[in-house]
Amino acid sequence: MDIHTRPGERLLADGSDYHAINPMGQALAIRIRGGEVITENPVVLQYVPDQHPQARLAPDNGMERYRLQQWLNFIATELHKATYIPLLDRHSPDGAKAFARQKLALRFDYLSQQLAEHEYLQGYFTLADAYLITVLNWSPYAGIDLAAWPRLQSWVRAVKQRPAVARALAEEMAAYNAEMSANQATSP
Ligand SMILES: N[C@@H](CCC(=O)N[C@@H](CS)C(=O)NCC(=O)O)C(=O)O
Repeated sequence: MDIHTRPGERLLADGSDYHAINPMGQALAIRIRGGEVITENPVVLQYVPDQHPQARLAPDNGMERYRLQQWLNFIATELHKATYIPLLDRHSPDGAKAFARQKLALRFDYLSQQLAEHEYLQGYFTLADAYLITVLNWSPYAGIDLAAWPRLQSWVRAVKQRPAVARALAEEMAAYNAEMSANQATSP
């Protein structure tokens, strides 16, 4: 599904209508065993490690799980949607970009403080860190210079060296490059 196409016109690679899966037309959505579809990042992201508890990416129910959900929602709403989407979306007007930029410092200062005291958001690597590295990794594409937050810059550098993170980012980049070449080949 290409998010640069218009909502309402989004198709899967096989030409079928993506809205039959997610009526919002947004990424991401997963269909689980039994056929139900789950949407909304903080929920989909928790579903996956709950199927693989041995990976220890999501704490069990209780205070630690609430903290995880607090971070997932912070990343989803304050960073992903309120900050990065207006800066990344080629259709967002200048006013939306300026509004996102104006809000950015408080959010990054808060994150920096949290990570100054801990190696990871909850002390050990969780799903929240996996989501955070994904979003912070968009910074160069969004025109965000993390140099003003040295702790965030060093955190991004260190987390990208974790073998599974490095592998996931390399696979995503290869898929992105393949998509770009395919688009170039088909555009007039
Ligand atoms: N509330 C949704 C938002 C997801 C979202 O914004 N996805 C982006 C891609 S990163 C998208 O599909 N954008 C296209 C659009 O909103 O029409 C969630 O948390 O899953």
